Amino acid sequence: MNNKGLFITFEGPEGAGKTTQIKHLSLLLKKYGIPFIVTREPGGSKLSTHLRRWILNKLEYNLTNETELFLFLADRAQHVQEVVKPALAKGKVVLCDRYTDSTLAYQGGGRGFDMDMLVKMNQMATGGLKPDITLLLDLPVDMGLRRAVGRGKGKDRMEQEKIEFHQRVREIFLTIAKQDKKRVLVLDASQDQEQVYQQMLKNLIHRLPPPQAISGSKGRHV
Ligand code: T5A
Repeated sequence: MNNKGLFITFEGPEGAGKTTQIKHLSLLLKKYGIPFIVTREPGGSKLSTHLRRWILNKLEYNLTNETELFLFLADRAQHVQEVVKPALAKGKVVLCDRYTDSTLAYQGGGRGFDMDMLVKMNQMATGGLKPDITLLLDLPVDMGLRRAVGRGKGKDRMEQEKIEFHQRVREIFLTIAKQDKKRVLVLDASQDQEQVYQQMLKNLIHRLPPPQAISGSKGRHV
């Protein structure tokens, strides 16, 4: 466990349903009075609201792959210091939508940057802070892209990449999961929302902190 809190990251290809499952899990934590925050990358700190726009929506900037990589890392460095570490130090559960594995999958698998170099850069950006648990929501990339487009907000820079790019991204996520079975739990995200939620709970419930002393829940585990 990181400090006193619990650091849970959600990873996966586009449209896997991370945001949806984070919302479901938040409701459960709230119900049991477990202190938590929800955050995301890019976009979790004050600075990263701007960074997120530059990285994902400003097509006219013609970002190079190197610039993109450094912006994701800058966002992470700020986010970890400003948001994640303080919450963990207070004993909170941190639910984070994307983190270091996304850099390995997208900038490594997708863009072709050297993996060892990315591992070192992630280490520098995070000061070595690793998730306690990572939930990898895995699904075929065409299904995820259809879901993402189905939200009707148009495609961002990443979603506009070719299908082969997204397939490489998915493969790296699955490779990471195989190499780090203790940390990464793979969920079949092609199922419906309720089924994915049940898979998540089955894997997670025994690792959550006990409920706070609220009426009817004393001494029981969620
Ligand atoms: N990135 C990020 C990098 O390249 N490097 C990095 O280091 C980092 C940190 C972030 C982009 O940045 C890249 C990766 C991404 O391309 P983003 O806008 O934050 O972009 O978006 P994503 O993280 O990709 O998340 P998405 O918004 O695309 O998808 P989610 O959150 O996984 O999916 P969600 O929950 O919004 O669901 C998508 C749609 O599907 C429906 C939902 O209702 C919604 O309409 N849905 C389901 N439908 C059927 N069955 C289910 N089980 C469903 N679950 C959800």
